[in-house]
Amino acid sequence: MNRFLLYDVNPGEGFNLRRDVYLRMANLVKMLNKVQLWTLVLPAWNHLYHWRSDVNQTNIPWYTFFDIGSLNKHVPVIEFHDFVKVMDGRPIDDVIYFQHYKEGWGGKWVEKMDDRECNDNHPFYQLEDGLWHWYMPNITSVRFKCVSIQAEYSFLKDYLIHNLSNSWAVMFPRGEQVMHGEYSEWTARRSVRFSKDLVSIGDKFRSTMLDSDDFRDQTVMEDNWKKMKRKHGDALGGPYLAAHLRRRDFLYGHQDKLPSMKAAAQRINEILDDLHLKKVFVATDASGEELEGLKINIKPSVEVYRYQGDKNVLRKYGDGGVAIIDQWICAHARYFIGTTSSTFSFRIHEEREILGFRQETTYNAFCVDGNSACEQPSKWKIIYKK
Ligand SMILES: Nc1nc2c(ncn2[C@@H]2O[C@H](COP(=O)(O)OP(=O)(O)O)[C@@H](O)[C@H]2O)c(=O)[nH]1
Ligand SMILES: [Mg+2]
Repeated sequence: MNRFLLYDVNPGEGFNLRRDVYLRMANLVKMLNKVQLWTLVLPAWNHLYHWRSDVNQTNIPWYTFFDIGSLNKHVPVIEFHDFVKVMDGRPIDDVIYFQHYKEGWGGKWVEKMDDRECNDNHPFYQLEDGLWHWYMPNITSVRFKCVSIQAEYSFLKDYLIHNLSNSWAVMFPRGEQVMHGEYSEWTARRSVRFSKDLVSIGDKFRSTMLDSDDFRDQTVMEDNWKKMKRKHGDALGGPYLAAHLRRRDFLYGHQDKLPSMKAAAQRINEILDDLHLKKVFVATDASGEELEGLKINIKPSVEVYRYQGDKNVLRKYGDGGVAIIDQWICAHARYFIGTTSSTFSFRIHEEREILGFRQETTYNAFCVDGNSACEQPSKWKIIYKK
């Protein structure tokens, strides 16, 4: 029997945490597949809080953003709309809605999960047909329950194999509730490659605006990620500095860590001087007006670039596509400086680790005004396992 694991993430979570939850679920499927055949169903992307442009952004398949062939080299995956065809109206067996332990975790970390009453409102409801429904019209389930959990994803392997052995399809709508584990995280991460279309748009911007190409930058990628193994220092990067300046909601949630645009510009000027670079690429969710506040404080001899995508790109790939192109360009810079605590910056760190940049050129973050020695991002060293 081929079984299917469906998952989703709390609707309020952003794109780059979602990418992280994918790694956990993919690795769970990897472990399961040593015992039983499971396929991971990729949850269609629906409108996210940060997607601000007015193009339609619902039910976006993963191939819009990622290279499905590369994902499939790690674990078998299927797009949600293809799974709906496989289902052919048949309900899935179990929806397991993860939640915290209401009483907290008691200070001592033990892995556990228990059936519990549901803590909060959830989007599932039972109709007269006896089935559980939710806002996706083409998914129903025979059973539904809330489960309190504190565990790494690996904990779910035995649960699925022993407790749900008769189920052909199981869904975890709150995948972010399970933690990371050690199991081949980097292997899963390496399998997450951007779609070829987005890569080529990013590459075009690099070559036309930033004098950057893979040959000169020493960032040529193997087609098959499994064959790619780089050492720190193998990559040089294009002749530009890249800065990720996270603004908007971060200005409220993390105001004690974010620089003013003026302080950010001063830091950018310093790095450009140190590295004798003349171009800076800025990835940001700032408004045009805010960005002006940065530009007027950058030395006049420096060229400042931002990528925003034209109408066609937005219509085809949405805000998610533009964000990925930004990340791709940042990943190829000679030097990167990002925003503390931003998962958008973290994903760039990983991309650079895969490409083989020296760590000093990657794990840098802006400091809040008046503190030039703030804590810098922790280094997550790439490990190659079989
Ligand atoms: N294009 C673009 N979008 C950004 C940038 N920074 C933030 N965003 C948008 O804001 C979202 C931030 O949410 P998330 O992915 O959760 O990252 P985090 O909140 O910074 O940890 C991104 O997914 C993008 O949609 C940027 O530099 N460029
Ligand atoms: Mg976020």
